[in-house]
Amino acid sequence: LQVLTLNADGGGSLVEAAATMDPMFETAHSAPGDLAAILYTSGTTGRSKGAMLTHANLAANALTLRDFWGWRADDVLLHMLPIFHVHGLFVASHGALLAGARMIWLPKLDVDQALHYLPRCTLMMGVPTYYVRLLADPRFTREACANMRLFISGSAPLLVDTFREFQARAGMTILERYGMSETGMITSNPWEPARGERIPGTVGPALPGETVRVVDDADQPIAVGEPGHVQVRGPNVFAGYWRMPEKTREEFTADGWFRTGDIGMLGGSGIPDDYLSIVGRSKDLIISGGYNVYPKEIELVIDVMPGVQESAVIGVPHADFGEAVVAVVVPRAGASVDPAAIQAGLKSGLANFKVPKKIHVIDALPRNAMGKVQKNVLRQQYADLE
Ligand code: MCA
Ligand code: AMP
Repeated sequence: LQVLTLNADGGGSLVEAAATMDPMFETAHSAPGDLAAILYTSGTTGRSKGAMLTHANLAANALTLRDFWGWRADDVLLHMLPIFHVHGLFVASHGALLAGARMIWLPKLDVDQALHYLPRCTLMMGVPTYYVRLLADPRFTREACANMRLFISGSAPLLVDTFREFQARAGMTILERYGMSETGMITSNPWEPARGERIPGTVGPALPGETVRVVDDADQPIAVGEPGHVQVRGPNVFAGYWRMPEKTREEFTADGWFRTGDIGMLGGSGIPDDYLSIVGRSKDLIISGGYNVYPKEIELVIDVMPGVQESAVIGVPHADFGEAVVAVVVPRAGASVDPAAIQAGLKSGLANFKVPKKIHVIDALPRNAMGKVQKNVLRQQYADLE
């Protein structure tokens, strides 16, 4: 009906329209099932999907997290996350708003600024890269976070090394949780010690009111300690993809469980049976510095570049971003391709974080007997970014 824009510099038609509006207005009432937001998330086919979140979805997750993480009116949140994702937009802000707490907003992660404001804060949320960067700065000490009560990490796997180094340096234990745009938060390590320990390498039990299961390819639950597909059910789960009924149907089981596309395991050696660990993904997805990159989207752009026969985009380990994007390109017979030109071409059309940090040119992609590209082979072969 109406499209208003908000730019990173604070301008845009939303701000212009707001300037002409009366500051007093009648509260607009909405029903729990009304649409509150459509969050666009990329997909394995390279085509974006709009996840429809209702007011009931947002409320359920926000109220659960307020209690589960013990939000208080005297909390001060250090907010440095982008607000075009669920993490910064809802998980961080809603907790503070519901508790009547304060927030200090920074335009982005800047370690100098973070260290400047930390002593005034009690709570911080970040993707693992935030913690890696804080730890890389010798000024990040116990004294710097003396006022803090909680550090939360999510959006990508937090390495056990980072978890332990943080404990040693800050004297505090990062709380890791797991979620998705389509569902908000799904599981969380406990905040209250009475509920259990925060265990590195796990994302904790399902949040109150939600159910998580791990299943085989036939959607049948499997034994504790075995990896399988993670599925979730609860009041937090979205209402479907905007104008994509078929895609929506595919992502739910017949009995209403949402397929996350993540591979997980409940329990394991020395781990309580209700704790989930994320051990992989069944979707072809790279998570770089907390941003999702679907290889297909980049492959589609590379494949139509001059001289290119085909390509495969993979994620490889990266010390700062967790995973980094790498492309492997096969030239057409008799043609030659220039990695720098491919990179420049991608830069002009894709968000910067999607542009491969490295491009390899090879004669043929490794394929299995079914003709499917063996990305695991490529990931091993090109693991080294140097
Ligand atoms: C920036 N670059 C990146 C990334 N960010 N490359 C790969 N991965 C990235 N994440 C590019 C820059 O464009 C630049 O390229 C070069 O890398 C170095 O940039 P740098 O200055 O280091 O980057 P930065 O501006 O400091 O950003 C890094 C960042 C940022 C702060 C970690 O990526 C970030 O804020 N990530 C958080 C994302 C997030 O909130 N995800 C939540 C979504 P060049 O040199 O070519 O210009 S997931 C979610 O919401 C679900 C519900 C959940 O579970 O939370
Ligand atoms: P998005 O689609 O941007 O909402 O990203 C959701 C995806 O991020 C999930 O499906 C997981 O693959 C990943 N994710 C979120 N939190 C974690 C975590 N703590 N550990 C591992 N992966 C995570």
